[in-house]
Amino acid sequence: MAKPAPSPSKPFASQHPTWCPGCGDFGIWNALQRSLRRLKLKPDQVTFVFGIGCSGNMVNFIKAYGFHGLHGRPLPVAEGIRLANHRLPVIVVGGDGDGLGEGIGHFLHTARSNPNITYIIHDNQVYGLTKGQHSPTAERGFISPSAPLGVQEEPVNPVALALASGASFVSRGFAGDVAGLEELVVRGIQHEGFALVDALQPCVTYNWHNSYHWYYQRVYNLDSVGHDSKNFVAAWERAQENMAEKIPLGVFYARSRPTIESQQPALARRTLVEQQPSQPIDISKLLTPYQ
Ligand SMILES: Cc1ncc(C[n+]2csc(CCOP(=O)(O)OP(=O)(O)O)c2C)c(N)n1
Ligand code: SF4
Ligand SMILES: [Mg+2]
Repeated sequence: MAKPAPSPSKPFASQHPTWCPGCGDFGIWNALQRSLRRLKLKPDQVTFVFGIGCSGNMVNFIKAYGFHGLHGRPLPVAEGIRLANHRLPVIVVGGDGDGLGEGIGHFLHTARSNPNITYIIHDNQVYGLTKGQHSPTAERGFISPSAPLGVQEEPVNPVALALASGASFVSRGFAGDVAGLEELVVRGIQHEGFALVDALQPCVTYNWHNSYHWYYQRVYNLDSVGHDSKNFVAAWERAQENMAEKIPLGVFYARSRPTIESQQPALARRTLVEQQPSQPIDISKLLTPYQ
């Protein structure tokens, strides 16, 4: 697909996406670019780490620093980037299969260590890129090539999992509400610490159950019911709502707590990249086995 001409009004636009027409990934892509523009960030002032999946293919559709990691592993890469240069905003974009299947261990450990990372999960209940197997967030009974009799397990609830793991900012948006999602991404980037944006994303090709229409019938905004995002118990209760009936969107929980970077004495004055030695350091002694 041809590259669009560079446009000052769309500094992050790159090649036109190859997603299926109507895919919810377009809404997330738009919300993300709008957030970055609103924060007046430039393409060389932000780094993305992508998982593997249709979601991760966004590496080709956003103009900024980008790292396309292994399936399930973008979070440790992102934490490494933050430790190397803790002045650089880092955004992780990955699928629900990536982050809640193979990468679920990284999800909870990153949430508890609290690096300053914004984590956007494209939550479409399927493995889109590999042709529609059910993902860990698929509802019980969801029929897919990997569950011909219907899913028999309980779905993973990313919002509840993040809360239980100590995440300091926990939110849920919807690809069909670009303005609402933009607001959450802005707040996630501004938050000092690990910020989850669980982005509900219709996959129009492999998930005909959780359609735009299905979501529009169920979503409501937490602000409209006076939810207090400082109240953990209230956040937990909202996170337990049965998504087959009502789906709360917005910030469930936000609190301030030290990031992992801020607790490293070696990073107190300068970033690691600013501390490059002028001469190579001999580390052979460190590698010598103890006698
Ligand atoms: C280590 C590893 N395991 C499995 C795969 C195969 N694989 C590629 S994409 C994918 C699923 C992607 O699903 P998801 O993360 O939900 O992203 P989506 O395509 O739905 O956006 C899988 C299993 C892989 N590439 N690498
Ligand atoms: S398969 Fe689904 S998630 Fe992937 S691009 Fe198509 S609609 Fe989007
Ligand atoms: Mg998926």
